Amino acid sequence: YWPKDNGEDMRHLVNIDITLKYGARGDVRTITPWKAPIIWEGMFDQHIYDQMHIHLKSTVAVTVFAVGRYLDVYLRKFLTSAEEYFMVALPVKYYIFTDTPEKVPDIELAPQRSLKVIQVEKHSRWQDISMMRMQSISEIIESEIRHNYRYVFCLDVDQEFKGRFGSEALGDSVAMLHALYYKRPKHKYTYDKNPKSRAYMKTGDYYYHAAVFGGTWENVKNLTDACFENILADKLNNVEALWHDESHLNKYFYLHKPTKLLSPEYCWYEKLSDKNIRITRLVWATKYYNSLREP
Ligand code: 2GW
Ligand code: MN
Repeated sequence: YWPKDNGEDMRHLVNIDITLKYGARGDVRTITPWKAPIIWEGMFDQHIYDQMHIHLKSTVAVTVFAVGRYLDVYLRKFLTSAEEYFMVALPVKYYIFTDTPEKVPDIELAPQRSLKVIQVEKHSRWQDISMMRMQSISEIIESEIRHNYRYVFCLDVDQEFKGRFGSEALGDSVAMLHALYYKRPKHKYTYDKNPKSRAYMKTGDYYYHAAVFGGTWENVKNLTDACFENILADKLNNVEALWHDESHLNKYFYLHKPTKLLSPEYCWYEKLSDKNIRITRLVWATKYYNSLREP
């Protein structure tokens, strides 16, 4: 497939996504107003992407939090399904953040794939469990990921892989279109509407889902630093953004446009039926808000 280019030229190919067929889908938008691709089934040749990233020796770190009962309920399925479908062609390291390291299931990983457990405290408010992820992710990028992995994906644990989630999803700065909002008009997006919050925004481009975001380690570091700083500033002002870290993420991606968007195939809610969704790659697991959100 590839000429004998040096790594730099190949890297250039990755950035311009020369392998995408934007016209392959007439039924959905495949490009943003700032010309970032929106990745849909049918637009790409998975073999070209895999070959390109194998050639480039691309590596991927995944951060996932499994604190309290979320570990028992969701982590095993998340990991076993990721082994089956997530970046199968590439070296992957899972960084599992938990308050109970001894309970992390012992799962057999494929070659070139590894797992590291990091102990974190269990914040008493679930909003803090979710928001403080930004700080932990930033710290692990600084101390470890930056030395060994080019890309980082940050994922919610309450989900299951059901189809290929592959190297086509890698990019400099990657955001996820929220399944519940991508067809709604902008005025229905649930951005933070309180001018006292740093997450406040009047309008935006899309409504992004915080369950999936990623990019190069440099970009994810900048993103998590900015979100965490804004979360702390809000705490000092006694305000909390409407959807916590997700509100701050949306503000960040409005100010710093992502270079690639993932279609809702990459984080789908199976209770919806939608003719534009031809494949589901990652799906929401069942929510047990009543039992899991109680102390
Ligand atoms: C979260 C809410 C209520 C009770 C418990 C937890 C909880 C979350 C927990 O006890 N342990 C834990 O490890 N978490 C982690 O935080 C876990 O990785 C989980 O996937 C993530 C976000 O919480 P989750 O998945 O319950 O929130 P969602 O699916 O309603 O998420 C969206 O909104 C959140 C902010 O409210 C986040 O932005 C999240 O990224 C979004 O997908
Ligand atoms: Mn979730």
